[in-house]
Amino acid sequence: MKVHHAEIVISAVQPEQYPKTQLPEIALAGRSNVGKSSFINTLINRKNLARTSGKPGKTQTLNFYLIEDALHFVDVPGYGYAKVSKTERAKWGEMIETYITQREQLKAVISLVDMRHDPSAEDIQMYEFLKYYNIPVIVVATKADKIKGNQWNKHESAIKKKLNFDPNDAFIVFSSETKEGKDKAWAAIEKYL
Ligand SMILES: Nc1nc2c(ncn2[C@@H]2O[C@H](COP(=O)(O)OP(=O)(O)OP(=O)(O)O)[C@@H](O)[C@H]2O)c(=O)[nH]1
Ligand SMILES: [Mg+2]
Repeated sequence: MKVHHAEIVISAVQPEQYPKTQLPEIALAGRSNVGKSSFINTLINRKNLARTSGKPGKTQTLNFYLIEDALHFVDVPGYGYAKVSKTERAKWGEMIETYITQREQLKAVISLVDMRHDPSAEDIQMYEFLKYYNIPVIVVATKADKIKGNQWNKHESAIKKKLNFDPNDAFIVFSSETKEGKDKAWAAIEKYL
């Protein structure tokens, strides 16, 4: 998709605040700092519409971005951030679960994992959760620029094995630094629009 227009429409914490449109929604899930906001920015050719920072745990709300009046990207707060209280974590879980299990407009979840490492227990849990609810998943392995190209296959296989990856899902090697995987990511997303 060639994106000319993108804007944030709402930062929501509860369903009453979700946009009242029937546009398809694609959500981004993954641990804090994995590159969710950077992924959105790369796909829409913007430097910093979705706020990124070196500081983990920055995104605390469901941030809905309207893209070309064609879809919403939903930037979901990252998990696995140690400095979050039990109460906050429970609130986070409830917010995500409500959105993912009840939102009809949600067409697919992009599950981001750091390509350099084996998926964390929470990455595995998120993938299993999505499979359980039959939500279409696109797995995106981020920060590919930090690994040598001849190591990509090895890392991809290790990640798939740990996730018990369903071969019917898309798996995309991605870098917001080099734009590797950008076209493949759009192609995978467009199947759900
Ligand atoms: N080298 C490299 N750095 C990346 C890539 N993607 C993200 N980063 C960096 O990783 C850090 C975190 O990126 P974000 O996009 O803010 O991560 P996030 O998943 O949105 O984090 P939270 O909002 O805290 O959940 C930033 O410093 C980014 O510049 C990538 O593909 N390659
Ligand atoms: Mg973010």
